[in-house]
Amino acid sequence: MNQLPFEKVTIVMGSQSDWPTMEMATKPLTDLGVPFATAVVSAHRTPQRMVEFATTAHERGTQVIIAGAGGSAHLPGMIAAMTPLPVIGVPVASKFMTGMDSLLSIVQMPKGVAVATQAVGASGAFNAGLMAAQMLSLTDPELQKRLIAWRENQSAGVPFEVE
Ligand code: RP5
Repeated sequence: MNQLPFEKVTIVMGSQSDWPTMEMATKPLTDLGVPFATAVVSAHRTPQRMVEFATTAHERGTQVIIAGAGGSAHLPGMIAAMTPLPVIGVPVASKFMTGMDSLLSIVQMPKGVAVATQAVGASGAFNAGLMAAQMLSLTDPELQKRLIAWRENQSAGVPFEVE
């Protein structure tokens, strides 16, 4: 596939190896009926693809970008520098530093370029999907209703008794 995909929420990641983590972002989006697209876009290995993606996403129907990367994780910040869209960053756990490198790379943005950084790993990816849905729900009352029901369902699934 040579064409970059664009959807209301577009999820990009630095490598195919990030997918097992980033796939978690698709779960709340699927549950809540929010359309999404996915692609591998590497800040280091495919810099031109990153520039094309980041500079055109807002003209192609994307409203929120989720960007995940590990190690020297420049992807979310570089995309944020080139788009007016909100960028949610997911630090993927790395091989040698368990994600501390990814977290600090993504969270320590200079003033003037914002990335909404989530937790390291699968929970962060899941919450990135949830956060994207919450952002879109600001202008979508039906989605907001589904979000409220989703939350109620989550609460109802937590039992009082310890087994
Ligand atoms: C980053 O380098 C990717 O986001 C990935 O987390 C990490 C390792 O990539 P691979 O060597 O597995 O392709 O750019």
